[in-house]
Amino acid sequence: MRDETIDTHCPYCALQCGMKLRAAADPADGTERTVEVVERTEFPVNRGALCGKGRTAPAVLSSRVRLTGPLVRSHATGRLEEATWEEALRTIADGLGRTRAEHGADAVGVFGGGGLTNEKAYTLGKFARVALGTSQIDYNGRFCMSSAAAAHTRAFGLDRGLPFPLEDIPRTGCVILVGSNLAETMPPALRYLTELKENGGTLIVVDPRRTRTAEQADLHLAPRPGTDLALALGLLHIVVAEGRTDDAFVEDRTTGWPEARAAAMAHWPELVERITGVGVPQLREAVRMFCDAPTGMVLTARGPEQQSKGTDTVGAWINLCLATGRAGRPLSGYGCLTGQGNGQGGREHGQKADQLPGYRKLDDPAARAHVAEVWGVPPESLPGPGRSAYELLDALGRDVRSLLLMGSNPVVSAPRAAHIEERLRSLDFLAVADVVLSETAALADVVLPVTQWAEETGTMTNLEGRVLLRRRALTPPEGVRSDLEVLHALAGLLGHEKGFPTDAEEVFEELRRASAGGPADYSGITYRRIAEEDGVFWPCPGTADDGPVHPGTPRLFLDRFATPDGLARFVPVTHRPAAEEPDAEYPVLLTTGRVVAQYQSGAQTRRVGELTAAAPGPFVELHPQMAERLGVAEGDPVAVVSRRGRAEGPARVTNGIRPDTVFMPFHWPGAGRVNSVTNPALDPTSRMPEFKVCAVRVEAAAPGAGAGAGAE
Ligand SMILES: Nc1nc2c(c(=O)[nH]1)N[C@H]1C(S)=C(S)[C@@H](COP(=O)(O)OP(=O)(O)OC[C@H]3O[C@@H](n4cnc5c(=O)[nH]c(N)nc54)[C@H](O)[C@@H]3O)O[C@H]1N2
Ligand SMILES: Nc1nc2c(c(=O)[nH]1)N[C@H]1C(S)=C(S)[C@@H](COP(=O)(O)OP(=O)(O)OC[C@H]3O[C@@H](n4cnc5c(=O)[nH]c(N)nc54)[C@H](O)[C@@H]3O)O[C@H]1N2
Ligand code: SF4
Ligand SMILES: [Mo]
Repeated sequence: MRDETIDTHCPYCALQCGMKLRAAADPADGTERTVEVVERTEFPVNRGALCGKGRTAPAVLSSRVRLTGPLVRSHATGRLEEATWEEALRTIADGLGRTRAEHGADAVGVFGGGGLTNEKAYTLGKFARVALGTSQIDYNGRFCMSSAAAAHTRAFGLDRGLPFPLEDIPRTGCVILVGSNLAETMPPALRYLTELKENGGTLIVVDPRRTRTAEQADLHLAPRPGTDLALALGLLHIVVAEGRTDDAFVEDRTTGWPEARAAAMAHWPELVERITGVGVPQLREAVRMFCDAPTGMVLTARGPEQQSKGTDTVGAWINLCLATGRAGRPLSGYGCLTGQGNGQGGREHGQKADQLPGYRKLDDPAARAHVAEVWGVPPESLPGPGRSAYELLDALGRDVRSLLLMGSNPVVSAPRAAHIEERLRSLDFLAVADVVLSETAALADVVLPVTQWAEETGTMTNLEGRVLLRRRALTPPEGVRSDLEVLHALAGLLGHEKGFPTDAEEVFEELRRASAGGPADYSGITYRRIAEEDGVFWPCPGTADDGPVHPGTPRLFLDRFATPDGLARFVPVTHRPAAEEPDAEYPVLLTTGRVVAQYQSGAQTRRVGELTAAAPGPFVELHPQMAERLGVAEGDPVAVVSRRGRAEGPARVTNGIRPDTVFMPFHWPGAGRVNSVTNPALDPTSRMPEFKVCAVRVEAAAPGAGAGAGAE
């Protein structure tokens, strides 16, 4: 074993915890094949702490079920069978090429992921627009933080999840944490809330469930799912009524207050209590805590965002920050806790349907001209904006007839999943690049096995906007190739030998140029700087060779917001019901989310013994009153049924959930797949599906009945 350790980052969530890897050499041939995780205490975000997923991440590298050779579906048997790389790549180029020849470029779709490195996300966007010439590309980040991204852009003119580093959180006066269960979803970040309280700050948590995070709160508000918009407006109403607005800030730094104020004043506390179920005294207490503190932050995560009104909901929380002067100042502001490893960078470099690298808009002529020049193509050859993720998946087999998918497992994670599964099956051609045979890869015509995080180099941008370097620590097994090598080879087969490098740093150098001058400007960031500086915060413009180096931007908006006039924009928003409200037939609210030991669709973490032992399967969390009504006890099988389908799991009875609501985590396929039930109603601006609220019927399920995976 070598003594040398390599500084790198966890493959999973947006915290991107720092870790060291120590590689062990294989005695047979001397190559490094296994790694051990070692603490990396000096990295500021997590100071050595890791959750169980990060600690066990190397298990997926050496897992028996990892893919180590391409698979091609045989015409004769209908099954996926081992094939050579040449054959697999040729089959994909033929499949995508045939669709393009017969139905046009927009009949070919590309679906990416927020776990892909910046270099991969950038190359995938370029591949779609240059090598395939299609507008039809989007990615799973649409299901993640797109509502917050849209609201950010609308109010501040720029979307970066957190406008300040995590280290500012313990030094603010009051945090309102809305729909984030970070004790389970980013465990090492809980420290920032603990330190906040140690420093005398206060914590308000807004969640329909008394989660492990809510247990830390000084005040826990438990609204009915889907009513955060009313809640935020009710708080703003009280702020105004009690004369607690910061008039000087509103005057100097914002526009649009009169309209936003009028909209909020229509939301009386008593009305808000009726809508949300949160009592007026609690609303007043929340305002008192927030406004008494000298500084304050509102942080949202998927709870308020994954709603068909997620953009307006986040807008309402931003309005609260602006009206109270809790934005654009040190230790104050609104932030979104982005979710996937590269949820931030993944949305900046061109895999989103409407965007070009550097967070440029695809319909902006100047942006098109800049990026086209970097890519060496005429601006008019770049397609326009395409469909959003759910709309793209819904169009499969109809307008979009072939798909290349990299970094997502929608059979488990997309809303109305039985329908999406059927759409995937109806494709003329499906190619999936993955590290394991995910439920989605199992449907493919060709599956390409790709290298994993520790076997390749690339940059990730964490939830703070900090660009980090994930380094290669060990030799990949024979038979796998990197996503960049895959895209390079496919582009070549489609007639683009040049422009798709396989070396990550070479891609990053091009990304720097493509992003230069854009909102997410990376042009001053280099691999070397990232390594020397614990990451670099964007925007970080490049400077002339002899000029001073730009330090990066840990804190945004302190002098001005990123709007043309430098002022933050209030947006008038009003409450509206969820797309599907309970009725006689479906009287209960379903909400969904995560547990600490599983990650997303579970494709990776369900393959780790320790994690599966800790979280073996889905469950239905419900209140004792509901359990009694159904006649079920702890552990009894329960079915949750909506207009779209059905999901089952054992009952988990707890006082910590509202009596009108049930909760299921979404990490599992099959009969326990909660996305068979969820509602794909979309937010009109962000196109985010309503994962966090739909109407269901809950019933006792006979043991072993296992009524299907929720076909419609
Ligand atoms: N263990 C683990 N960690 C993860 C992930 C994972 O899959 N597993 N995924 C990563 C990713 S991609 C993401 S996006 C983040 C997500 O991180 P979080 O947003 O923290 O995760 P969720 O569990 O989806 O939702 C958070 C909370 O929202 C609450 N909620 C439900 N409905 C509502 C509502 O209407 N209003 C409000 N205010 N709250 C509501 C739920 O009860 C839940 O406790 O986690 C990241 N970290
Ligand atoms: N009901 C419900 N559904 C939800 C949510 C919810 O809260 N409730 N949350 C939504 C959210 S926030 C998200 S982010 C999505 C996430 O859901 P998915 O998009 O399904 O995310 P993952 O499970 O992370 O899928 C990533 C896939 O890519 C593979 N992979 C990992 N790294 C790489 C790589 O570098 N290259 C390639 N080619 N493949 C790789 C993994 O093995 C896995 O199969 O789920 C959404 N679905
Ligand atoms: S909190 Fe997120 S980044 Fe940190 S170890 Fe866990 S999964 Fe990895
Ligand atoms: Mo996410």
